[in-house]
Amino acid sequence: METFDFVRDKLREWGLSELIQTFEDEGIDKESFLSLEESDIKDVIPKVGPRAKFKKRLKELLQAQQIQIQPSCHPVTPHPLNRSGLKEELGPSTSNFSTLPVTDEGEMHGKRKLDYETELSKKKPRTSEQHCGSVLGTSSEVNILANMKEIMKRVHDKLDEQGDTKLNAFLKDKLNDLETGKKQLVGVFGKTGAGKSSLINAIIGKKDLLPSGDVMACTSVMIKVEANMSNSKYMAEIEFITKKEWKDELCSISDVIKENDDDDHFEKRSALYGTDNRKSPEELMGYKYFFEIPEFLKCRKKILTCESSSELSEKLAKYTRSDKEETGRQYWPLVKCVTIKVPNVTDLLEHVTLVDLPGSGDSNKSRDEMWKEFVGCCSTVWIVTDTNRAASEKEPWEILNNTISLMGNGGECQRISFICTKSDAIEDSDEISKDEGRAYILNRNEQAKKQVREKFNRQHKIKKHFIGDSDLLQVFTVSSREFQKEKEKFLQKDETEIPDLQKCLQTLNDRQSKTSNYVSGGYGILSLIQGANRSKMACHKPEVCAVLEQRIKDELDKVRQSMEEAYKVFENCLSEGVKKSQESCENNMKFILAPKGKQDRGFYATLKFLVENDGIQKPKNKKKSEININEKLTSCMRDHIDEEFKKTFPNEGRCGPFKGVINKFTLDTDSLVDKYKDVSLQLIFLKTEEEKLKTNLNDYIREKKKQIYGSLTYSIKDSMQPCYEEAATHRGKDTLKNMRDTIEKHLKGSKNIMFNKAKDEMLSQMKRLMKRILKTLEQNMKRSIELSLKTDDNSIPDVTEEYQRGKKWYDKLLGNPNKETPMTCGEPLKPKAASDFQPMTHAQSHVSGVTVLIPHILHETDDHKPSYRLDCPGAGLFQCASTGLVFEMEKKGEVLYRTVDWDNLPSTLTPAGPLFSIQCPCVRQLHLPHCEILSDDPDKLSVAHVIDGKMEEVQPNHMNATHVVVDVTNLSEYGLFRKSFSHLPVQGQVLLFHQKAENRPHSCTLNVLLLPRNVPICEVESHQMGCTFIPTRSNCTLSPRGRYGLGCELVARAEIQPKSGMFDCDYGQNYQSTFRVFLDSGAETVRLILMDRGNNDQRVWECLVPLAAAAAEFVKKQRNALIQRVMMVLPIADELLGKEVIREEMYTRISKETTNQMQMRQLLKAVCAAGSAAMSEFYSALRNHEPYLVADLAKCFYK
Ligand SMILES: Nc1nc2c(ncn2[C@@H]2O[C@H](COP(=O)(O)OP(=O)(O)OP(=O)(O)O)[C@@H](O)[C@H]2O)c(=O)[nH]1
Ligand SMILES: [Mg+2]
Repeated sequence: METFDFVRDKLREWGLSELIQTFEDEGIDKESFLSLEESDIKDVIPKVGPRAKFKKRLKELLQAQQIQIQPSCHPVTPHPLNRSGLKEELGPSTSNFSTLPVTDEGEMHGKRKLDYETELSKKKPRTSEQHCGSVLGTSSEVNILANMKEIMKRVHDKLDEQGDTKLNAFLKDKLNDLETGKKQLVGVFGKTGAGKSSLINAIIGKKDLLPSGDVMACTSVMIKVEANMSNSKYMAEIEFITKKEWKDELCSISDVIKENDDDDHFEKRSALYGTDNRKSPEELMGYKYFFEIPEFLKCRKKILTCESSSELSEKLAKYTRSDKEETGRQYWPLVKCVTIKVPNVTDLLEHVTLVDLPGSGDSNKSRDEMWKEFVGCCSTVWIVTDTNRAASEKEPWEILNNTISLMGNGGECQRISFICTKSDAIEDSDEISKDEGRAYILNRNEQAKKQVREKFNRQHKIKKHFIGDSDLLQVFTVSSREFQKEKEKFLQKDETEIPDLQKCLQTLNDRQSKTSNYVSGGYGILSLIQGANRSKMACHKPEVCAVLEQRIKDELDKVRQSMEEAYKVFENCLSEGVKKSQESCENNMKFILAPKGKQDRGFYATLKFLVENDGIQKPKNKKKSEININEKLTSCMRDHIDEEFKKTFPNEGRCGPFKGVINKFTLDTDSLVDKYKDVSLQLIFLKTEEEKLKTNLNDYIREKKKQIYGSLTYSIKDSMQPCYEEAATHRGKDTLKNMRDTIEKHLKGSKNIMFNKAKDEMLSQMKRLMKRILKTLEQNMKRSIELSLKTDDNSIPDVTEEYQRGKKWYDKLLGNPNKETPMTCGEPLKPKAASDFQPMTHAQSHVSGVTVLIPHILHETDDHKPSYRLDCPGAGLFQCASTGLVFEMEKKGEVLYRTVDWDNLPSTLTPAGPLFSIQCPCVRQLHLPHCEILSDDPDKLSVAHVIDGKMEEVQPNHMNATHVVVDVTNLSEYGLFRKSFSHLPVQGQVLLFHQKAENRPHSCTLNVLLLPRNVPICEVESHQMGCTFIPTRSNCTLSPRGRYGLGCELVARAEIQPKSGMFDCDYGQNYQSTFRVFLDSGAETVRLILMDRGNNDQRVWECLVPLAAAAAEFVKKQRNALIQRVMMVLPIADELLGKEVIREEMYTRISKETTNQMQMRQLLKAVCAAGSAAMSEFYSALRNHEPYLVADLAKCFYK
């Protein structure tokens, strides 16, 4: 009601009170008010005068709201749920969605935001700085999330008003927990000059952002790059080391410089102090050197905010780069880390952070710790190296081998990419032709890829950390330089492979799963509250609790058993490792204490440094590698456990820790929903809780396993510490010998204890983790059961409105937008014809002032393909609701069109949309729908104009996020094509068609088609004879020629053919099913999941698919026969009463009727009015009580 108040107020305010009644009658609430289309307005306000007045006012209102949503103008107010919610593991970062203004009409905001962005891009010339990444589907996800957040905030506020009961506090906790998940970290490693910074710049489309240089090491500090989610500025947060750390470093630099002239140290000091660099450390800590950076003195971060990337780069130079030949003071030696926030890169970096990691660790302790933390948190590692020497160069392989323990078993790396850079670099390139150059480069790229793969396969040390997934290694050969050139020299944009890397980032960015997690978690909580309010009288609660408690016990037993088995194997490996370490440690130590080829004189300083620094010497010179006595001593034990460790805690996420037993843990609440309808909402909550619990537990285990793995070195270091301290006391003559003796003696005396201690420590940590896992699963599930099924709390607020809105968003994102809420009987679920269904993709949002028209569709053509007729009432822009085509009309006119085969396209060109044959003399401009994700490159697509069988290429006028616009003078056939095949992902759609099985009403087939999003659904429908289109959330991103697999859940048996299918991105006219799902269980709803076979089976789309419609259709069509032939009316009515499908009064009314037929009429009237879910229940009761009748009727029905 509250939302109609808004409408009433507005109409009054605008002097249009006479319209209030009409608006109320038409059910126009706040949300629909703000999204009224031209045609709606015409319907509700037929009179021209008031209509013009209304339109003017509405336009002003919408414009005012657009201004509100400009990110930079909107102050960022932290959402109360975010305070304890989103945990950022790696430094501060803006919560991804918290800055979106959320109002009741959030969806409209998103829509207008896109309009606004399009407007902006129209006004400003596009520069290479812009990275236009708006994806329609994604943007609607952002809106759904924003709406869900707003709903959850309201719920939180309502709970706040209710006082603190146990259930209330529990619910608030759950709300606060909704926003979890950390960013994915991509570590960019490589030797200096390999092209890391240039690569990052190219990928995010900001040419000058990170420093790049020719002569010497250029980037000197760790730089994180992430999306600026709060405004459109370029920002940098500079984090400094502490004053004490700098002073210590100055002292150590003085000592080293005294002993040997170290270039690195000299460079650091002169960067900051210029010619003063020989002063004492105390003098060098004077204020005068730091007055420009008071933040360093106050231990705060320095924040830089700029309008452009080049301005930021310029300001950042003195904090990041060591190659600048400038006279001013340089501060890079003081910097610990820089975080750069870039606007307009949400499609790549909203949930991903790129880290440019120069060198391999750092001599400064705190920088080194941070470096290690970054390495340990990278889920993807990019090793950057020169294409020319990709496999032969030592450094990249050394980096990989030296860091593998940190990123493999000791970290969370799931993917390693070798990125061979500078693929364009050819000697004497000016002397060869473009074609020769291109051929040379492509051939060298192939060779480089092959060699890298072969060499990688020989890296046994690396393989010990990964379970051998074929997707672990990817090799790219890129040219950042050619990608950024206006005009290609040798390579086309796709051949620079930068777009492929962008695609990888987009996949990692995976906004959808973050949104899904939040939305399904939120829906779970809403279900719980709604369920708690509705089912105080539910009689099945104790029974359900008993079933669930037994299931917890059984499931925990499985988890315990599997973990104990893993523990035992592990214990054996460790024992073996201890034995071998004891045998070999003294020998190994000899190599450390007296390395081959080192003179005693030279080694003295090294050993001295080692014993004074806990056995570790970090390289001051980036070219040398670290010496670490503790690591060396641990390595033998590690070698023995690596294989088992990676199997127990695989980084690759497919099966999860402990051989997948935690992922398999389930109370299977789905199986109880049908039987215990009175607590179905609580069961939905428990399911979402279970999912969330497992996700959190897996995150927790991942962190813990890193500690467990690292515990070996810590334990050994601990055992060695006394001897380092003792060795460090030696002075004078024979110091080197005495240091060596001390260490050797200590090792001899303690080796029998030391390695066993390390083993025990590791095992006890593992035991603790196992206990914690069992306790967490048990306690959390029990607590959720107790609070959802055993607690009656009268102070729970009414959230009916929020529940219904939340459910709408949940269904829109993850399920079926038309499915009614359980426990209520809403509108019947009408199986929509495809032609009724408006494709979301080409909604009118991107073209302002467009009127959407429903076409007349004629099917009476020879080839059964539809023809479309649009009656455009005057001049202006008109969009066909079925195909997404937009026509700019010069005057009133009738547009007739249809799709035709792409017969005349040369084989070297690829269609990028259907070919439309159009007749109408009044069309001036045509907007052809495309399915590109990044529409920032107008050269990507070309327009074909076919006249009399001959094709000519027409230059498009412009391209926006949804359409390619072309001026037309002579209408005949128009379509989009591209000049070369592209593997880049496109906006795709997953279309579902339901096909009944012969003679078996409870069996069916789902035809699943993967298509580009600009294929009109009704074109496909005409090829799916005898099938019913199932409207679902169909949008997803698909890669042409990519392989995909389909999964089906929530049903006992489903056969899917084939196991994997290709998305061929075809515009041929026979749209074939990519997959067929055969169902034979009478399931009402199934969940379909589309997985990217080429990317670890990552889920790219999932959806709840309602099948109840089939049963409903049967009931409706067989109504007369049922009235005449059903004998068991009352037993069926009894069952429906028990399931709360019909109420007591209805049951009494039915039973009072005197004949079977009259009873059946009443019963059918009730269930049909209650909607498809009720009809489906009726159908299943009918099957139970009249199986032969159902079989007989089915024969006629499915004939
Ligand atoms: N020909 C060619 N040169 C490139 C390409 N990418 C980078 N370079 C050049 O290689 C040099 C080093 O590039 P950077 O991006 O600074 O390398 P880096 O790995 O960040 O180096 P550090 O910051 O020192 O670690 C620069 O002169 C770049 O212009 C490329 O794709 N093609
Ligand atoms: Mg660099």
